[in-house]
Amino acid sequence: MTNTTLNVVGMTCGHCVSSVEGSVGELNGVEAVKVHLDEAKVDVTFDSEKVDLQVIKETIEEQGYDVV
Ligand code: 9UX
Repeated sequence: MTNTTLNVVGMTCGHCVSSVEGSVGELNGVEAVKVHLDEAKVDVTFDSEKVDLQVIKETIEEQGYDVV
């Protein structure tokens, strides 16, 4: 398992948390995802043989946020 923390701009309310955790969480290969609103960070634990980090980033961006 790989553990990564992404800096994500634009998440400001609880619905943002649900959007990001929900969309990333349903990707095959993602074991855990946790949004930290106050820090503008997203912790992701995933199997790099099943899902690319790039796909995780794109999924967050598809929800309307910027991964920086
Ligand atoms: Mo809340 Mo997040 O109204 O993009 S859903 S700010």
